[in-house]
Amino acid sequence: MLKKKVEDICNRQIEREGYSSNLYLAMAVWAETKGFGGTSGWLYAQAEEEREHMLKLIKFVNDRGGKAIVPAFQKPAAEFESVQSLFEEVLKHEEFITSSINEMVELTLAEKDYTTHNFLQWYVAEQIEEESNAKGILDKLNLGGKHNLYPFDRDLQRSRTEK
Ligand code: OFO
Repeated sequence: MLKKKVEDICNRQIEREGYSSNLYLAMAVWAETKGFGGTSGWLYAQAEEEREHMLKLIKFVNDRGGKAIVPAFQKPAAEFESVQSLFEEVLKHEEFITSSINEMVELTLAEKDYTTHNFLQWYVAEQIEEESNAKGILDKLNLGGKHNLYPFDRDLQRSRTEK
């Protein structure tokens, strides 16, 4: 049975994962309407992944005797300055999610909830990957991709389809 404090922080994270999904969806729409097909494909796939992260938490909370709350989400921005600033925002957002997961891990230790602590290890590992993906994309942009977005965009498309 989940302690109330742990249930609450899981519900907070359900909202954050769902918002991440909507944020990436809004970014995908922006990229698609600007003609960046590879970038939008990457972001649509990312939005799906975030929805799965949310669902995984919903199932966990319900399975452990709690009740997941399906939240309302803040409306994400519809406009982005550039592909580069969009990915800077992705990285910033993922760093925020990492700190949010870390707070959950700390709480589970303080509450001696080792089951939830163990469950969260999947998210800890996922965040390493998420941050490194966003950093890798920004590196490519800084290495010249921002001056020639066509090959960058095509590359991004390939990186998803090869997964
Ligand atoms: Fe992008 O991260 Fe979910 O967890």
